[in-house]
Amino acid sequence: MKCLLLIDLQNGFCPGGNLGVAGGDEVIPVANRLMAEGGYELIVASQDWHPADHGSFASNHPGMKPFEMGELGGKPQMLWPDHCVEYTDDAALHPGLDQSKIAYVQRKGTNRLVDSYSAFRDNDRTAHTGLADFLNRHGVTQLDIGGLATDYCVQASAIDAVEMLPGVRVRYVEDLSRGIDPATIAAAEKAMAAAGVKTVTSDEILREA
Ligand code: VGL
Ligand code: ZN
Repeated sequence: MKCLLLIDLQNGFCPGGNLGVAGGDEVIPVANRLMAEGGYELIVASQDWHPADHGSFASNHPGMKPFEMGELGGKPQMLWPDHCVEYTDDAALHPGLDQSKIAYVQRKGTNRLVDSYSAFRDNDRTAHTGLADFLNRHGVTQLDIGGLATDYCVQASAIDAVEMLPGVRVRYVEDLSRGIDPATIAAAEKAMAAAGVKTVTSDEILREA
């Protein structure tokens, strides 16, 4: 059972968004092509979905600026510009994304007291979103993951998938992903590989389909 997980393909992470990633919008046609021709039996997506007073926003830490290291729940936390605030256009999935084949959208980051890069659980690993159970119930045996941003939510989701879905083959779709910073993108790709995540391109997936 082959499943595609699209991470945070939202306006907020595309150029013009509040946390725009360079080339973020370039992955939208790749996602559409994979959904149409990648041979997937199940397609799911995640959506970063924060309350306006979320603790990962620099604006909620007096004196701090975006992209500075702060603290949340007693742990180091990268402070972000306000982004993907619930019910705003910034949080909406990209309008060019074909949503007709997406069976389920997993929202995350809804608790102001903890950030949630992974689509599977909060960064403190306490609360689970329910996505792992959903994929298990559907009998997923192979999970391809890509989206925005490589160095945060894609990395965290891929590594959690390996840990939380034993026996499932997990792959990172390189050209379906864009990241925030070249140095952390390289580190993320290394960390995913070390965790047992294979790297694949959309062309390779289309050839197998
Ligand atoms: C993300 C930073 C903050 C992501 C979400 O989707 O990669 N990054 N919130
Ligand atoms: Zn976020």
